[in-house]
Amino acid sequence: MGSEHLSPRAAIGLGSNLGDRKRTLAAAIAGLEAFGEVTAVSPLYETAPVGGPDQGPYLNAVVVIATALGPSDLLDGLLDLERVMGRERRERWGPRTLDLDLLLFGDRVIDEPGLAVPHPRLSERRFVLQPLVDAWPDAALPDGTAAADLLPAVAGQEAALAADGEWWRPPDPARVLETPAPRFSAEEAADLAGECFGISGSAEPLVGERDRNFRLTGPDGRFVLKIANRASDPLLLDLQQAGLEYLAAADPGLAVPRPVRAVDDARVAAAERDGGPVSLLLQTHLDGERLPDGHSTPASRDALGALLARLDLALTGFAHPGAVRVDLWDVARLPALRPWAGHLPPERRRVVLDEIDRFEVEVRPRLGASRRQVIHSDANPANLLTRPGDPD
Ligand code: X6L
Ligand code: MG
Ligand code: MG
Repeated sequence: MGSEHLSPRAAIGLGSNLGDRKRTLAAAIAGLEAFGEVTAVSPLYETAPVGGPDQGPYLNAVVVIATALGPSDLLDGLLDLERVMGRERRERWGPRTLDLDLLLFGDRVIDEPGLAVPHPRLSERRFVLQPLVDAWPDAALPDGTAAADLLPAVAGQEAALAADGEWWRPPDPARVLETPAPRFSAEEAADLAGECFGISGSAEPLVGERDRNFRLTGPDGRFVLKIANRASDPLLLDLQQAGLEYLAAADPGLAVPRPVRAVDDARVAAAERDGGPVSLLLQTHLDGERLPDGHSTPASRDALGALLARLDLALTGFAHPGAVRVDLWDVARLPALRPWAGHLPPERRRVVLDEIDRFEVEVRPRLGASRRQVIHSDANPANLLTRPGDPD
């Protein structure tokens, strides 16, 4: 893509002092890719909190992106990303899961309510300046002052290097599909269910794409036990269960699995087998039948549309640090599929690559500033169950 020469560079300050700070920042950078091309990521610094109430230490970093969005659309996108990743605004300068500050936008000076660029406290804080200069050594304020020349004045403030510039690698969503599901027998699965969830019962294997899944049948009913793929992002496992918990509260009548917490109240249970960590999810079993192959009637399409609308409505307001899903199924990441086009016959390859080009020019610039929420977007027949004997 040659657009980086046309698109202004924006520097974004990232901070977190709640939850799994490093994972949150890594997920946030994946989220920033929706707004443009990430051209540099600074090292991570651990820094003492400045201002506000007594609170824990921060991890801070700076990301540089080349963006086709205007500054206020970019800011809207940043605030939205903070929100979907679970930031709750309580008190001024209070602790936060994720803070995204627009530090610089090309050489623009903006002074509007809610949007001040350069960021007003940029020059005073080492937790901003240091990673900014690391990621963008030539960064300059609109008045020409080099950011690097401001560093000596803040050198007395502590900023401990927590991870070098290689801490962030673009996520590889294909990895979890290429890593085989962990091997466990039904007996071992039943044993894990007892240890982690206090549920006794017999286990039978189910099919699964990435995880090792079992149906558990015991005195308390039927459950699905998922032994997670080792390559799974722990944040995404937590997201699945947290989403199901949110649905259970928002729309108790919805026909989706209910998540079950572990004996230690964890959403995702942790065990050890053969000297390695094992992550497990437990959900109630949904009774039903697979959609017959190719079944599609007006009634079934109508029912599916209504179900998805109800599901997505129930997810309104759901926020989670893993909500920016880095997955091959994410349409917002269509350009990441470009390398796979080589597997297509040449005449079909062109159609796909042209469509990805069109997406980058016409769709992606609008996506960043669009409203967003977590939705379910993979209602393919393999993911659906119907009432027994009633495929509609
Ligand atoms: C005088 C008095 C001058 C207070 C400046 C500076 C207040 C920055 C608040 C200030 C003053 C802030 C982070 C943080 C915050 C962060 C670390 C803030 C607002 N965010 N501390 N404190 N990292 N280390 O990202 O930045 S809250
Ligand atoms: Mg800030
Ligand atoms: Mg902020």
